[in-house]
Amino acid sequence: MKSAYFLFIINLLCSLNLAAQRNIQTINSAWEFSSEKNEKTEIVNIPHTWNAEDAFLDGKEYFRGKGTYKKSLFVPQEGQQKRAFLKFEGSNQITTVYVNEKKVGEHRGGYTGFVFDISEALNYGEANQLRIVVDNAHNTDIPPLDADFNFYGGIYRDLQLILTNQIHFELENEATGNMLIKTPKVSKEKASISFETKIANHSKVSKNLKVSVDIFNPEKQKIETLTKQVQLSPAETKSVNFSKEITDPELWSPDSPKLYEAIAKISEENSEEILDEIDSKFGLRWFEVSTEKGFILNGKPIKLIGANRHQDFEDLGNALPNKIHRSDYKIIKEMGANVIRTAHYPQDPEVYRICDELGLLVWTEVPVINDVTDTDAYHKVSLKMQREQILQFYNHPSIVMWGLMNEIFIRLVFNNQMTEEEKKAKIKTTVALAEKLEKETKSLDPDRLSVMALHENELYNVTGIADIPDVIGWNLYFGWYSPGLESFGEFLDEQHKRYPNRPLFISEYGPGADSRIQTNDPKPWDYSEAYQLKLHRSYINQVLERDYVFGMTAWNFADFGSSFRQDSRPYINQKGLVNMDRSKKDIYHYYQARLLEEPFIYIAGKNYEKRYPKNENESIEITVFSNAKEVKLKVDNAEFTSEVEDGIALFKLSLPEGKHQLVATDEKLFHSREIIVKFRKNLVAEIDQNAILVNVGTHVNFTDETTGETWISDQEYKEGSFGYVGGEVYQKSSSKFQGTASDIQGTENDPLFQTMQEGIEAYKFDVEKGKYRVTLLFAEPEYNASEENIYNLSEAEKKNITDLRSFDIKINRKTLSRDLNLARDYGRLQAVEISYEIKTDAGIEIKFDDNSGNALLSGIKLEKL
Ligand code: GCB
Repeated sequence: MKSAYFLFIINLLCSLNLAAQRNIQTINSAWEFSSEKNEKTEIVNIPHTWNAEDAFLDGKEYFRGKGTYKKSLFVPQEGQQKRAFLKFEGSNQITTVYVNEKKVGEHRGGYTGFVFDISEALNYGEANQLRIVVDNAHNTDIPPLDADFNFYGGIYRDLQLILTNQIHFELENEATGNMLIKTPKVSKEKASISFETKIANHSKVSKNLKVSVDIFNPEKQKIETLTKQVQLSPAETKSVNFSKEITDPELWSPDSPKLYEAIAKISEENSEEILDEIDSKFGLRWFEVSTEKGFILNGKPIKLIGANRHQDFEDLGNALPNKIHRSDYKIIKEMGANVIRTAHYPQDPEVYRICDELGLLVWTEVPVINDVTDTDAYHKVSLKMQREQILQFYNHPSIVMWGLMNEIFIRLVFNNQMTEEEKKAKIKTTVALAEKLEKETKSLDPDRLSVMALHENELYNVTGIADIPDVIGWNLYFGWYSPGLESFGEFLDEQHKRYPNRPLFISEYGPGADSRIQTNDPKPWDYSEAYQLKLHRSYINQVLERDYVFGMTAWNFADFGSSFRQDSRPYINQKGLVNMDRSKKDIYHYYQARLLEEPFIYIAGKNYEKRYPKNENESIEITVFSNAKEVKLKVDNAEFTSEVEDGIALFKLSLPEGKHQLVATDEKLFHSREIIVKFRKNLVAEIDQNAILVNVGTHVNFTDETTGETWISDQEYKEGSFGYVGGEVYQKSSSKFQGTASDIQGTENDPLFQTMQEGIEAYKFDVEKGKYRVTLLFAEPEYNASEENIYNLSEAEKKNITDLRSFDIKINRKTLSRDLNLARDYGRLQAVEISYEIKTDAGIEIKFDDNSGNALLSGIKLEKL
């Protein structure tokens, strides 16, 4: 590798002249990358993951194994006077670094930072070979063991090279060089603060040093310099701590996120020359929580409402530029949120900085999820992760809760293979780990709350694990995984009655929602945006009615990658308030109406512009989100008024066919949208102008994002119109999803094929004489699944092809397909589309005659030729 392209020359010379300040630079660009899966070298930039694509591909598991990054690093002779460190902000999940083939360090865990001192392994005045091996293979000793998100492998956060003087603030510790700023006592009148630094001497001589901390107020004025004299022997590392009391502190809060700053410096006793310098922002606030008062911040009650956030993005996996981390949190703040849970792991350092700046309270947690391994090694890594998280992010005033675990008994509950003894052992090790995590958390930070998220199961109470942290978060999916929206409040009341002193938070809730799916008649598992609205509305109301619940975070801010998921968009968990590319679903705007204080108005239905009522008597529902008392809606030239309830003004209108201009106003703001009305009763008569497309076997409309076509919900045949004859809506027995939850191959329009009418006898259109194209859509939903899914999305069933259906298709009594066996002829779970050209004198009847099993149909399109 002689090419200068691959050679990174440390820009030491200029920094050497300055003898002093540390030099921090990213070394993100142009790494040679290869992996066990693909040995061919490619040039990549960090942040990088090798799973941005394969975690979303059909039919395969994404690659989990070793990837290797290489680069040459030229270090000038003068570099010998410096110390050199590599600082990783995060790399998933075992990272081993070699310099000139000498191993300089290994780090386990994919979500926290770490630093290696590479000084001793460098050769000066020549090129050095850096080789970094990252391994994201499943490892029973490293959390997370399994979870509902992708464990994208790679160096997916910034990598820095840091050069310091021989005397410097320590870097190679779990805090990665962070000076700890503690604010144990804050009130309106005063705040006591401590600053904890560690200094190291790598020189060969003893030094008399001066360590100082300059404190700046939020207006950036220096308010104090604290100084200490320290003697430091060669090879010695020493803690140097300071304390300070500030009167009339400028408090940090979501409404007023004021940040102080501290700059710590080292110099020789009688010299002005700075040997090293570090800085950190910090904030002054206090908080407490109780079941009577809820969450109190700076003496005032505040109901916490916000969302969870995963760290991936469309086409990027988890390798996000800081810009996207920032913009995500801005979008969250603009929603009116005041809290965020960084589920299920510590996120990029940029995330905590932006939460401090924007004023978002944070629950951050370690990825101890779903299951625990009963080994010392697993326990140790979990504890180390918690230590790293706390020490690295200690100074952020936004953080108020340290999370210990998420749904840690879910595997146990859904595992039918474990014996009672094994279950007991698992519970024992899990509770023991929770106790250790709690102890570690409190010993590092007694001033914040510890918290744990539970799934809806009594085991957390009976094992006592729920009594360990200060606060309990419930992940509750009533109206989705469990039935009944109202059961949510009942569950909470019961818990509160039994554990009256336990502060409760709703850490997760929400249904899957797909912007392509629209209906006015929402039902659980139909993936409609309307059901998402219905569930969130109900949950917000139920939480607001209960003072003992101090907050809630929706699941999830954005749709995120989860390779085993078979939702209506396969491999994506679709519970986001926004899509994976951050385009907004209606529900995002609903939160704005509920949470924002400034006036807000928005006509819902960005993806619901086409409406298909039966006739002029059937009303069209227009939903306007607003925080005003009353909203006016102008429809073309008529004006209507509606009161706002729970952030919603609902208008039921009867409108003629055609385009309509809607303008909603609260007198201060306006929002407009166009809708198109088309009566179903006229579709058959107007087939000359428009094709009829029906999403068979369901009550929802589906819009194809590529063609813009809307497949309307199905209807039973009535004379003079169109519709199905016979059969019933197909429902896979153990699936809650309407139709089948399986990924349908060969299409992006999965929902269109996932729902179907089974046992269908015929489909009829009462059209006039002419030539037509009839297109039928099918998918064989029965399959041999090998995997049981704890999220209840799919199920294993074994059926032979011969047991499956075969049918003939006759159009107007003429057999056009004989013995159509979808599984045999196309494969199971495969999108099948067959078009027939026909001529008729009057009417079209497509008959399905069963040879074996029951015929089914997923969609039908009729075009006049
Ligand atoms: C949960 C988990 C979360 C999942 C979510 C879901 O309770 O904590 O990781 O993604 O449910 O969507 O099922």
